This record gives sequence, structure tokens and C-alpha cells, in this order.
Amino acid sequence: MQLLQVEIFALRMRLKHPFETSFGREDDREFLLVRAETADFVGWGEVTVSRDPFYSYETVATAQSVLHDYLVPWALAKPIEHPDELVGRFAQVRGHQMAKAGLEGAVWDIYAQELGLPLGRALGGTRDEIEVGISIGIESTDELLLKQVERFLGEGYRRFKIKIKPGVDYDRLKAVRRQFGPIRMMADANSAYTLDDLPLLKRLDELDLMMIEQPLSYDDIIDHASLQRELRTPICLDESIHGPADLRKAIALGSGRILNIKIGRLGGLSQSIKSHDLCVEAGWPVWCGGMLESGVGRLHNVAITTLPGFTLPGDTAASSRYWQEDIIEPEVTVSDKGTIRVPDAPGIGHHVREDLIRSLAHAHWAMRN
Ligand code: OSB
Ligand code: MG
Repeated sequence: MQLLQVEIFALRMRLKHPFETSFGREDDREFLLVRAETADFVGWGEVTVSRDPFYSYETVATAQSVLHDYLVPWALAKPIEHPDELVGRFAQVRGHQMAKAGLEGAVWDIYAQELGLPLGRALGGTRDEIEVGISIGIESTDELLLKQVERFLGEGYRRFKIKIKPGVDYDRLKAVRRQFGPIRMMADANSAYTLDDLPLLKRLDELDLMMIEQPLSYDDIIDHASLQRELRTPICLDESIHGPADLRKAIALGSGRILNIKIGRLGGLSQSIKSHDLCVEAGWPVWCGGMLESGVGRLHNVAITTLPGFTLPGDTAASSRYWQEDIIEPEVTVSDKGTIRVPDAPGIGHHVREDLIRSLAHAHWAMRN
């Protein structure tokens, strides 16, 4: 394919319910959308950055700059035979995984449409239906959290991820366990602990969690390996893994036993497939994480989850969990069994509401070949 034009839209979308993690609280989601076009097709991708460099160093501003000055010109410069090529074409830019992933995602959408395949099939996926769970932020009281869990159980979700931070951890999780019994439950610490917290982290073993996600530093795989040797609960890595190279080392060290695959954090779909394959080979189950995506990123998450190694429910909840009105049609919905039907139309498979996106965007630029 030859890209003729790439457009970037900056959006700010109000979350229905503020989302709080150990690193901060988000009331609005600020991110970028990428629209790429060839002579025959239009593809969409999402740059899953945030306004602030708190989850990772990437922000709306850094992604704009790297896309504008490097990635978009390089993508337009010559034809792309296969989306995998972009990994090499973008390699001179170190890091900036989310910026790379947003553009590469739009190219994968076009590539799948050229093949006449739903994106999941083009990626090598096989499932028609995926199992999902829900990620619940830090609420101000136990009661408010219990209400959330009850509501989402009623909506069909069968796996609950509860955010924790020092002081809001063991007792909070215990309250959920006491009230709801043997539900599938896990915790996400977003790097809020250190090895000094070993006694507390070991106590979490009592709660029969499916896993604990990223308990230690955002850049660590050494201390996680020490911790994993002390815990019965599997550690799932999120923040520390930015692609197959990091993952290979974490597997060798035993820094965890499960991987959260976020397309943005790993630098795109091609790198996510590679990471998935490494995990399958190592016997690590994977699941698809989330960055509070709009419908565009959400459909990319649905597509990658159709790969065979995604044996645990992911964080890809329904559009209506986040948004009053999503930018795709139809929105992503979750059944009363906690599942999503995988679209069977080519590409990401739902209509993207371009007029709505153009009216919502507070900034927009385009580059042509
Ligand atoms: O750590 O997985 C995380 C949201 C923003 C930043 C980091 C994380 C999250 C979530 C939400 O857990 C997942 C979702 O519902 O999209
Ligand atoms: Mg996480």
C-alpha cells in the first residue's frame, strides 16, 4: 500500500466516572486518533497516551511531536508491503511506543481491509467471541467499591481487577472477597510498592487473587523476580515491558508469570503478536490490558484478543462503561456472560463516526505524500 495522507486528531473525552490509580486520577481522557488513507481505504488507530507522563513518559504532546517530525513522514515516504515493516522503519526513534502503535494500528486496519478480513483474522486470531473483565479504580470507601463490583457483576462481568495503593490494599480486597465469595479477582498496584512491603504483599496470597499486576517499580524486572519467588500469587507485568526484547529478559529472570498486553505500551500490533508468541512459548498466559480507550482503540483490543494465547479475560469493557457517547457505531457491548462478539466486517469492523471526531477534535493536522 501507499499512504496518501495521514491525519492526527487531538481529543478530550469526558469519562462517565473518574478513574483513579496509585499514580493519579483521570476525569477526562486526552489522546490522539490517527486516520490514514490510501487510494482505496481509510484506516484508524488510537495513540493511547494521556495528558500527563504518569503511567509512562509519553504524553499527548510528545506523541504529537514524534508523529509530526518523524513517524508520519517516514510512513508516507514509500510503499508499505506489510505493516510489520514499520517496526524497522520507526526503529531509529527510541521508545515512543504509543505514538508508533497509533500509526501502525491505522496501517493494520487498512491492510486487513485490503485482504477483506476482520482485523483479528489478519493478525492470525481465531476466536469469534472473547471473554472480558472490568478494571475498577480506587474508590474513596470500601462501600463505594462494593457497589461498583455489585453493579458490574449484574452487567455480566466475570473478572474483577481492583486498583490498590499502600493503605488501600489488603482490607479493601478482603472486603470484596467477604461480600462476593469466589469471584475471579485480581489487583493492580501500578508500581506503588517496593520490596520493603514484602510482608504486606505476602499477605495478599491469602486472598486467592488470580494475579497481582505490576506491584513494583515501572522500570523493574529484577526486584519483581525476587518478589515472585516469595509469592504464591502470580505476578503480571504491565509498566515494565515495552516490547519483545524486555519480555525475553523478564521471562528468563522469572520476573512474573503473566503478561498484560497493551498494544500501545508494546509499540503496536506487530510487536504485540511477537510478545504473545514469546509468552505462549514460555507458558505465560496473556490478556489484553486497556488504557480507557475510545471505540477505535477498543476495537483494536478486541482484534488482538482473538489470538490463541489470550486465555485470561482482559480489561476491554463495554463502551458504555466509559463514555456517554462513543465515536464508533455500533458501540462495543458486553453480553450478560461477560463476552464480546468479534466483528466480522473487514478491518476494525465498526463504522467510525468521522463527523463526530472532526467536531470533537480540539486540534487537527494532516500530512500528504
Ligand atoms: O494499569 O492497566 C492499567 C488505565 C489507565 C492506565 C493504566 C491502567 C488502566 C486500567 C484501565 O487499568 C483499563 C481499562 O479499563 O481500559
Ligand atoms: Mg496495569
